[in-house]
Amino acid sequence: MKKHTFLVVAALLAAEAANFGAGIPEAHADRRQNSLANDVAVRHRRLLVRGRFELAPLFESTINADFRHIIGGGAKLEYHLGDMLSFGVVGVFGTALNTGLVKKIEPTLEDAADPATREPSRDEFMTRLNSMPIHGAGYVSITPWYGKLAAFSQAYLAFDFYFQAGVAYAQLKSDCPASVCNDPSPGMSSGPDGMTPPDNNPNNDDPLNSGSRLGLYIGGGIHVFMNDFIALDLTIRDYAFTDNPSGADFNANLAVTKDDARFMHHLFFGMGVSIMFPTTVKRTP
Ligand SMILES: [Ca+2]
Ligand SMILES: [Ca+2]
Ligand SMILES: [Ca+2]
Repeated sequence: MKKHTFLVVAALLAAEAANFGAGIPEAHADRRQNSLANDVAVRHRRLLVRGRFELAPLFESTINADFRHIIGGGAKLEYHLGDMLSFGVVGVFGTALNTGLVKKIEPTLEDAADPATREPSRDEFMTRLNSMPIHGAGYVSITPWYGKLAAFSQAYLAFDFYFQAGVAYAQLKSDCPASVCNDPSPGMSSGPDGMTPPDNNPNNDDPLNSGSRLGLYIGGGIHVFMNDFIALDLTIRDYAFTDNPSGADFNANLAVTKDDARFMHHLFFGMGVSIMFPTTVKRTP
């Protein structure tokens, strides 16, 4: 009797196991799938940049200038092919302000030019510093991240981060008068027979730090959207090109020549207000 009961229980268990195994595919077929599984991440997403022009009046200021801060105003114009790729140009008119370093150096310099001393006079120092009346760039921009920021636990502001690279342009200016920069042949022999030796005084040489420059541009920034078509635009831009901001004898060979210029990074912080055109925003399905 005991043996019989055991066999019945074993048979029931076996039947149950078979049923369980057979039931698995059926259960899968019956399982309801949430429609989210096949859906896009965000529906009715606002296309804040795709297919739009962006015009941004902006303010820019140098953040790493040694002798002259450049501050100025301008604009950028960009076209966004998609959420991630855009092309643009930026241009700024700048004015120059002496840095704290210049204000510190200037009072310590000699009043009148004295070729016997290596130290420049006040005029010899100040008139060869250059400024940057115009600068700008043409670039490609990539926007790898966008999303929403919670602000004050209430408002959700759309934002994106972008990186840019391209070609930089700058117009440099220095105005050393003939009364100061009067060496006709810096670092070289001169005279009718080339018999006059170099004066070994770089302080009366042309600073060679004015004119047009082409170089490399890189930038990175963030848009914070205030509404469907206006965004705060904060950007760090590096306009890198050949420059010698002091117009001085940088390589210490007692003459100012083109060898004193070097490839330099000109870092600016920019703040602009981007306006997107058309102003009506499209949405994803
Ligand atoms: Ca001197
Ligand atoms: Ca000289
Ligand atoms: Ca030199």
